[in-house]
Amino acid sequence: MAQISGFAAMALDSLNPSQLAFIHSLPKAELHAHLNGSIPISELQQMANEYSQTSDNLASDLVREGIAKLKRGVALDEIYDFFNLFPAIYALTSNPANLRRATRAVLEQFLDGDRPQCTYLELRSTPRETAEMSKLDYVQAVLDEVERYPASRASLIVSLDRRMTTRAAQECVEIAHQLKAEGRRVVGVDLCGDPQAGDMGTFEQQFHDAKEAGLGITLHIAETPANPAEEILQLLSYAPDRLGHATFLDDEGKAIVRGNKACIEICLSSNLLCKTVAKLDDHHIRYYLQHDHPIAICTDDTLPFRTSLPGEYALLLASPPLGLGLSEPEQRDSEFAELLDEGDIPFVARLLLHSVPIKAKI
Ligand code: 6MZ
Repeated sequence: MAQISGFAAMALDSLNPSQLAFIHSLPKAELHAHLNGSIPISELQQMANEYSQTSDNLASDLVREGIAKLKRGVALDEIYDFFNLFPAIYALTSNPANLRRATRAVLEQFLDGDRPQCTYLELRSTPRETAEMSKLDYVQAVLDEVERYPASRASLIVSLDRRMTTRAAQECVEIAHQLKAEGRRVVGVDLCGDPQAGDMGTFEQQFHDAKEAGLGITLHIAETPANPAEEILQLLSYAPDRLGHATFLDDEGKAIVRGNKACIEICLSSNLLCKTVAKLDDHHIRYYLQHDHPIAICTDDTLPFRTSLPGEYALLLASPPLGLGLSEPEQRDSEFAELLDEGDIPFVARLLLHSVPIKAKI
């Protein structure tokens, strides 16, 4: 199936050959990619075809609807629509064989080929208990695939879903801890899921335990304008190493983040398609660039957001209004002037200077 075009594909199309070569030559690190949001459509379609032969009609209708939606390019009216995609995908990856297959396809998509999308991938996924797997089985299956690559190329972050009970979250942290202690390649714990669900005060112990166990912490935070300031401060008190999105941090939140230099995982296409950012020019990346704050450029979910890591970098380089125009000297905004003091190092490479130490940190 042809690649469904999105903002990132348009940005890539707009670049000249030397800009494209530059992007591909950069040693990119993908630090924010959700497994079940990054499965190539061809793999999902194959699994959907096999699934409908063996499952009941109601379930396969649900899957067919979901897959049909994905194939159409997903009319995402807002962030809430996006979360409705996952039941269909989850139906397909709820047995160990398909989970491994999906994981392998995601890893190949990012890491294989003559021009891999990135040099290093920190994949994240939420442990799920299904009729055929325990949460531990789930994480082990994903890790088996991740560990087919050297440690310098791939590792795993265990996600906690905001809708989880405290007990389920505890179980996930224990699994992450146990596997890390066994030498498996779990490097951190994430908090994700419906940005308005759950009470984040209930996870305090879990993040404390994760830190104690030497696991890195990354939290989806302030993803929507409705996330209350108290919740944001509470999450920041868990001392995260990195933050996902951080779109709606208020001044107090920003001051804390700038003080502790928590790296912001920036997902441009995701924010535009979920409509949490109206246009690229308004994106909070500008604020963090101005303040020379560590950021990492990431895809979030390549399938619904129709993107790739080179595509996200293309959005940095492409001329406005499609992109931020960061590499075009004549279009450099005066607000970036303070960032120009490192001689010939292009802006995008500066972003990498930030993301590499962060990779080591988590
Ligand atoms: C918050 C997100 C997300 O974990 O099953 N997820 N959570 N914000 C986002 N950005 C818009 N994108 C994905 O991958 C799918 C799960 O990741 C979370 C959601 O909980 C989704 O169910 P895994 O591999």
